[in-house]
Amino acid sequence: MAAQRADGAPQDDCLFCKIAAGQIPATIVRETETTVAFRDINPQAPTHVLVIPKAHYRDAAELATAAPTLAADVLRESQAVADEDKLESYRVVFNTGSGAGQTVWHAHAHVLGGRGMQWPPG
Ligand code: DGP
Repeated sequence: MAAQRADGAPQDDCLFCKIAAGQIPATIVRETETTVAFRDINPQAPTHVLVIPKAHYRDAAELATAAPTLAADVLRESQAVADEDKLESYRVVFNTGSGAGQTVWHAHAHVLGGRGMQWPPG
């Protein structure tokens, strides 16, 4: 059977779909028609904001394939978060797959800044 094409429909068991719908509280810093940006519950830097599409895609790869315009919205909003926090340097991370540290299966960009950073990341 062919794999079902991701259509962005909200998932009942998805934490970030619930945050996007306002069913679970979060410290929201920006919202557009298609995206929400909110502070990470376990911040790894002075600025640590998650930017999500309101529609559900399981990771950045699926988002980019199924909804490239929406993927661009997420990137644009990541820049807007950095601008709001007046970050000259910042990092945008999409953990994709459990081996890379992804724990929430709804595409999200981590926007991190406000401290010095090392390369390569751990
Ligand atoms: P990742 O490991 O890349 O899937 O990132 C998931 C992030 O989501 C992680 O940094 C912690 C954050 N997170 C998990 N649960 C919640 C929550 O209920 N509220 C908020 N604001 N962030 C959460």
